[in-house]
Amino acid sequence: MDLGVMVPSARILEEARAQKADVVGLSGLITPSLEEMAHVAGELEREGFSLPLLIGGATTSRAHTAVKIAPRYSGPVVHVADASRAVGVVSELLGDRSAAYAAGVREDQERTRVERAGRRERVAKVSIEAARANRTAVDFGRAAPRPIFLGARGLEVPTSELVDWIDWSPFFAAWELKGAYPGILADPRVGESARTLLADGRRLLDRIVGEELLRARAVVGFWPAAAVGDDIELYRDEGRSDALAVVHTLRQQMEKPPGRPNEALADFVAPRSGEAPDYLGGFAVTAGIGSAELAASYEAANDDYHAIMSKALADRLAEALAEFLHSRVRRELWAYAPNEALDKRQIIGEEYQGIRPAPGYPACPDHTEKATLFALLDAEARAGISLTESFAMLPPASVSGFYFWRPEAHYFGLGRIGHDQLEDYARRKGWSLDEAARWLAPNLDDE
Ligand code: B12
Repeated sequence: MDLGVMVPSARILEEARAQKADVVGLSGLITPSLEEMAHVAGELEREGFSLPLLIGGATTSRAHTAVKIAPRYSGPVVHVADASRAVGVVSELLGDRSAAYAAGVREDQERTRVERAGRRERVAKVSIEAARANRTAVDFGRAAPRPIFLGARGLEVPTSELVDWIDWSPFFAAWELKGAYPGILADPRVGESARTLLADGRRLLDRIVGEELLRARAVVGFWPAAAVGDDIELYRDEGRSDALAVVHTLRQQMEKPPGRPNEALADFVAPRSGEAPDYLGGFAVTAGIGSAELAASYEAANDDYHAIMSKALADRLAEALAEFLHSRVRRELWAYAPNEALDKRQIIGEEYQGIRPAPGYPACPDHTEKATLFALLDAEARAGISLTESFAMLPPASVSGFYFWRPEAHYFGLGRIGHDQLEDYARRKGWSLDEAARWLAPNLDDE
């Protein structure tokens, strides 16, 4: 059965029963869904199911499935790295040799668990105090340009304006074709499929644009800001005394070679203790309004190819909108780079000044910060984007993040953090230690 994404576990069980399902498959795009999958496995066990559970999606892995999901359920739990392998796996699980196949999977998972338990790999870490003392050096003598407005504003962008901003490479990845656009079109192995896919994609895109089958909406905001330790305080006005919200950032704790800082995003904002006033921006964009209906119309006609294609195009348009909006922010709305003149290749290569890290990306893996961002932006009212309980955005073709303007700002990976930072972060967020450990699980050492 296919229930799509972001379904509460109770519904999954209910549907599995109602449809007399042979197999349940779960797909996880962002890390909070990993926890949800373990929960569903536990629920299947509790309700006495024995059918096989398939696990897939960008953030899942064989190891995570073996260590965190399979132990919760006595039925077979199989990680499938690639949807095209699902048919083979399901035939094995439902065929004559199913018991032997399931036993093989279990043995393999047991081996993985034993290996992982034995390894207890630990990257050398420094204390959070030492990491803070080694923060990124940034020249705060440079005065921050004032955005042309403060607070948040919504805007609707015609999809026709976004077509030229599309980065096509991930479009091919969505179809399991590896290679960057446009080189992929001439690839001896996948070139022909890539050319067909692009032609079909462009044809559907023309319809989407011409008939306005998808709508794109955005909300963007700017606030006076100051770094306070590893947090960023945002203020209602230039008086900077009335705090609106606090954005929490996490700091790298891996041991660094001399001269390399232990970074946190807060390092890229001028500290409150200093002289220079600074700002932080935020955004949420979607190109998915109408996407569910469009995909459903193809599904109703048994045309899965175009159903998937329409979702892949909505994703491309959402990213194009994020790129388009960021460019307007740099040149007009915050105008810290009014004379920027980069071509598309340079923009895709991120040669511009400043960054737009998205909660969930490696520099800021805490998905819950989207709640703060969405409240600041009033993203639901201004752009029609909502957050699920596990902080996924609906419609699915949505992106949100923060804008940092300084030339020193850059992306980095947080890596594993220590228990000292976990405790400190829990305190700053008003969380129990358990809650903190749950939301930051991917950045903690394996227990
Ligand atoms: C394309 C993409 C997007 C698109 C589309 C997302 C979507 N709706 O699918 C857009 C631009 C909208 C997007 C947005 C976001 N993204 Co994104 N995105 C990606 C990217 C680049 C590719 C994912 C993808 O679609 N791959 C192609 C598909 C076909 O592959 P797949 O999902 O892995 O599925 C294959 C297999 O896993 C398997 N499979 C999948 N499911 C199942 C299920 C079963 C049962 C089976 C058998 C098999 C199976 O079959 C598929 C085909 O073989 C990944 C990075 C990456 N390289 O993986 C990041 C990534 C998934 N995104 C990420 C994040 C954080 C986000 C955002 C939260 C960022 C933000 N704050 O805006 C949002 C969340 C969107 C939301 N609605 O909540 C992170 C997640 C990491 C994390 N810590 O959670 C990733 C891993 C990037 C990264 N390195 O940090 N994203």
